[in-house]
Amino acid sequence: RLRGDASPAKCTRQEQRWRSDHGIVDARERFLRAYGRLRDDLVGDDSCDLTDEARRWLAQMIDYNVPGGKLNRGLSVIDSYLLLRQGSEVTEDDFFLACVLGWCVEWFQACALLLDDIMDDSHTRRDQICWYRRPEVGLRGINDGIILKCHILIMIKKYFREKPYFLDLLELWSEIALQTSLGQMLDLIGTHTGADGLAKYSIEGYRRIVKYKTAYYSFYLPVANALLLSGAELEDFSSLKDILIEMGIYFQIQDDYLDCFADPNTIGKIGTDIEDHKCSWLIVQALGHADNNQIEVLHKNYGKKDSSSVSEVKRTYAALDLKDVFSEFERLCYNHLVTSIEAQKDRAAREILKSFLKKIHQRMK
Ligand code: DMA
Ligand code: MG
Ligand code: MG
Ligand code: MG
Repeated sequence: RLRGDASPAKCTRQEQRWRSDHGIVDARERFLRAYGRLRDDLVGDDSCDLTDEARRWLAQMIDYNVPGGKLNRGLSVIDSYLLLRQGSEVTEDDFFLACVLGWCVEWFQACALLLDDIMDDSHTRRDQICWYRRPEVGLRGINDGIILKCHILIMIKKYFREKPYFLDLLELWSEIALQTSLGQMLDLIGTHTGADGLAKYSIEGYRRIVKYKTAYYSFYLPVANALLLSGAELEDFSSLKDILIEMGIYFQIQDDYLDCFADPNTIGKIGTDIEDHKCSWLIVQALGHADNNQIEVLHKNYGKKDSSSVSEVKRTYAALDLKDVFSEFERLCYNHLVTSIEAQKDRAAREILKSFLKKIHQRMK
């Protein structure tokens, strides 16, 4: 079931109810409207003398890669900003600026995913063929990823140059961009395929990889943008940051679980972690629970492209009841996060964290 167009996914009924309960019923619509304006500005930018053909490529590339996801990260900038501003009027201009930063996060995500799919040899993403797998794209997609990353700076400069927090924004974005790429590097160079490769996988190593590759940009980045936009100092919110990073690690553990156990039609992508010999949460758990025979089966079959090896690994995961191990992990992790959130002194910080947790707890996609 592949979707041809790039229309953004609708939010679930649960999300809609939550939104209307919180008075942000039209935030999503307003956010989507901002997309067209930002895309048109970037495509029409006349500081470079582009051909019509080039502008068509750019528009198509952006539409294909940027808006088709769940938009959780982008909308989180707006939700967090509204929670931080509670009690004071948010003008049309303020709201638009939150949309710009929200779309910057979505642009960043689009770039990260486009390149990640090349590196992970993936096939589908967001119910479509991966951009680099389109015959007219191929490895030219690498340059498209770099363009998407450059667009972020263009947007930030265009709308925030005069703001007192402009330098903080630039520092934040460059820091997170580096952390994410270092996380991808840890993921890639930590994929040990040799004879005793699996022996190198540990939960500490796993947490390091996913903290950098996923947690910073997916959880801290949206909130940090909202904090700067609302005039706050980032260093005043270090415990909020710690909890967001913890939630980001939980989110990537869910991603690893879904890679193996979810229906590709539900998550919009076909899992590749077993084939890619990834240091996934599941293999780390499997190694921790397996007996010698099962470890031998995993050593023999993990990281092989053929479907019978993949099935052998999945059979071992089933024999080890990894679904139950995951459910128990999820229960404990959720309880721990709730306790940490309740301990937050700042009310807006508590509300922001609760809204994140609600969006991801027991997610199916
Ligand atoms: C995602 O890791 C990390 C980034 C920075 C995109 P992943 O390869 O598990 O993601 P996915 O399952 O979406 O390919
Ligand atoms: Mg991937
Ligand atoms: Mg990856
Ligand atoms: Mg994954």
